[in-house]
Amino acid sequence: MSADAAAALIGSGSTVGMSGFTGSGYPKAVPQALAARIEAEHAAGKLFRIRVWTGASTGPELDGALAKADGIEFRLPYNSDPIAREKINRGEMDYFDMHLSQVAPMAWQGFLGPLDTALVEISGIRPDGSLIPSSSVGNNKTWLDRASQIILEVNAWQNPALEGMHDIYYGTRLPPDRVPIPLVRPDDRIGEPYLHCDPARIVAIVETEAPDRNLPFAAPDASAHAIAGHLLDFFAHEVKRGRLPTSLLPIQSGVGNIANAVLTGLVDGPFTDMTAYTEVIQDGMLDLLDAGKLRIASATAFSLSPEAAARINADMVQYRDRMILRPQEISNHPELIRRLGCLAMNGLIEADIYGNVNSTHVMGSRIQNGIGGSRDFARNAYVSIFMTPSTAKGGAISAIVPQASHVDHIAQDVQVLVTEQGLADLRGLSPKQRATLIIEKCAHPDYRPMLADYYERARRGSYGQQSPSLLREALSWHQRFIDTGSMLP
Ligand code: 0RQ
Repeated sequence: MSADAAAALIGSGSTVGMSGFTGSGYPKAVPQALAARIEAEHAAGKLFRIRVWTGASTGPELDGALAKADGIEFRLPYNSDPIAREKINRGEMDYFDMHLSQVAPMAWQGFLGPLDTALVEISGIRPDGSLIPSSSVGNNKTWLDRASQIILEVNAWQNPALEGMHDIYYGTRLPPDRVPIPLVRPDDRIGEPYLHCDPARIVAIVETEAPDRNLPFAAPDASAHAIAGHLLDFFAHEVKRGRLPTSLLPIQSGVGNIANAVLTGLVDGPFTDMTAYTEVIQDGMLDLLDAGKLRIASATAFSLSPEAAARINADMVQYRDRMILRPQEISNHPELIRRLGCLAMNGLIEADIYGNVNSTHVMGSRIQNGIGGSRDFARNAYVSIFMTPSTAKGGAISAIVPQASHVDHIAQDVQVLVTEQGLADLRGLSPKQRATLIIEKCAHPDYRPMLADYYERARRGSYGQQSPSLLREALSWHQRFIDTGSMLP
């Protein structure tokens, strides 16, 4: 049926579980038709808003269109859409950014509330009724299992050769029936290539032919190159010390430009036969596959630039055997990340001198994106690495601050901190040892003396000396930025 007719089946106040993860595999037609319907209802003076669950971020046709129509009452678990971000930060949309591995189990546990509609993009329907997944898997299995009604968007733009790439594991259970997940290598296939759903619950099938969002990555700048260089040196050092094999351990790379630049840096590194057990396959992963450095990439979604999407679509059959897309509860599963010993590399907004990391909130209160999968990986990784340029907004903000204005990753989950200035290996260090090293290695020279001065005074005047801090001053840099536009005096 038409997207308009399908959108008419979604009621105000209902919860819709949509496909989509970092700009790939999200429904493109029905959300726009729904947004148009919502705008018409609002123009007629009637309130119409829905609750939206997804895999992670989607695209302008979904989050953008629905947020613009003021149609989202509640959103989980991850957003990077600028219009939705604005609404959240104005207090006009409720947003629960949650650990991505926990969405499906929590939906099953039932306390997120009932799921009325699953709106899922797929790339095809087979004669036996099984579904060929699209360019992301996300939480689709759970939405199809749990929703009262199902709307499918079959997108002909998606490459037919995606068929066979996916590994959908149907063995997850709730306690007390949980059993170990039988995955011991990144390239293990433990499920089947198709999604299933009860045909009786399918109320609409809409055909589309529309590309994924596929935003370009920024070309790595000097800072990104420097960060990649420090990390490569660190890995080489760990190999030399016998703490990592020459193929390293399965790499996880977070979202964003810096993470992508590090992957590109690994192309020129000495490591071979590498594997990735991660959340998204970015451009840098394709470069590693093309260079013969990466043997297998396991993820839940693609997150590609338009050029990389064209590259992969032109040669999907060749890539298909070296990529696996899984449900996000498996790609991000703490049990599997701990077992495999992932090398987690994630971006950050700010870190404090003790290594507590804020990944989400600018100045402690404005959401940037969300915690996403960063904690799934950071808490359970073999080595948990966070990286960032040492300043933001042209130097007006220091990424290293006396105290983080919001904490997503406690110091214990942050083992290595890298900026273009240098790398601080924090493993095994006490808070005071960490502070000295972070200030010395990671802070920008414009802010280093200010941090050293703060720390020095905290060593004298703090209430306690385990993690010295001056409470009246600890967040004053943030307040100064809010008041004057710069953290510098
Ligand atoms: O804003 O675009 O308005 O200029 O944040 O910053 O430097 O381009 O870095 O693209 O690597 O993103 C933490 C946001 C970093 C990302 C974050 C502003 C900066 C810019 C982007 P503008 P950069 P990146 C698993 C991993 C959480 C989820 C995660 C992220 C924008 O890595 O969302 O890790 N992580 N998932 O100007 C004010 C600061 C700032 C700042 C940066 N200190 N103060 N603004 N910015 N630092 C994968 C998934 O979950 C899918």
